Amino acid sequence: MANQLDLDHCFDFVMKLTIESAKIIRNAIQGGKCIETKAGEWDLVTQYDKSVEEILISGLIKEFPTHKFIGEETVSKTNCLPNLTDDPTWIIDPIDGTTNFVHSFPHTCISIALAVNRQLEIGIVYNPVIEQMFTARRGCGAYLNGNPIKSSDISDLKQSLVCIEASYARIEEIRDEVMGRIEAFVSIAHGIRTLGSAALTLCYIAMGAADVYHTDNLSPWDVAAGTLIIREAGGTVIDTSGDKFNIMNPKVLAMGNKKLAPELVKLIRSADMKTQRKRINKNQSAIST
Ligand code: 2AM
Ligand code: CA
Ligand code: CA
Ligand code: CA
Repeated sequence: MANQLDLDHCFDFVMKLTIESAKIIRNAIQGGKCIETKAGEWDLVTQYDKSVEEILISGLIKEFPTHKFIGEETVSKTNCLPNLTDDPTWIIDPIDGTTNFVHSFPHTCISIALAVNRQLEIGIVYNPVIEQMFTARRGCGAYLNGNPIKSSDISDLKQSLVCIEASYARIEEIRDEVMGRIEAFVSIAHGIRTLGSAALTLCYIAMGAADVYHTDNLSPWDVAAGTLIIREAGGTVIDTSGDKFNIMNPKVLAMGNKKLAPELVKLIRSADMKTQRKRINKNQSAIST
């Protein structure tokens, strides 16, 4: 299928469509927004998330009527995540970093990937507020505003800058694990950052501005484009368990240099074990009092 598909045309077309659609984000970021919640009070959506997705999908359908789509707001509406098939499939996050967008924090983007035969072929992440356009084509490298980017070669966690989505500690069921992992990174790395856009954070790993990104509980549209961009920049994305990464059930451990992988997997495993031990001790002392 990839051979018959004109990927050059797909890339040029989606770039233009992304730049055009992103004007909505740039024009709206400073103003008032109509805000609704989805899974919880922290899970925000605005009219702009919906309208940007509609514009992107309708533009792509017109040009590529046989292609499939997996878009965050469409999936939220139908409550049904489609399977990824061999068909050309556009994986779309119309606004990644909605909370940043709501607060006019200029770290927000459109993220679009094209998968063909379940393989990522195109990745585009565009922050229109500060005009950062990250792009990748499989086998052709990764670029920021047309200039090649390369991930960091740091192979020692002690010298690394680590990004992690701390906001997930809001979810009670996973709070202890998230806090335990943050504590583990804080005590080793040079520093911790929590940026609020998975797609852009993956791109920051790709450009060598940070060394590690870790977050479970993400969705395909958060990570599809950024994953290709990191790989094309020389970095690695694996599952948090150390297994092969699954784009449809992403538990993200991304790094600029794959030499970091064993140490990262071990660190997360031992942080989780510590959290479990604390939980068992707490339960036992609750029973005995
Ligand atoms: P979003 O802005 O498109 O929702 C930090 O919040 C990162 O986690 C963002 O990339 C955000 O994507 C993603 N994320 C995924 N699921 C989320 C949720 N339920 N609530 C908030 N952020 C979520
Ligand atoms: Ca969202
Ligand atoms: Ca997202
Ligand atoms: Ca989104």
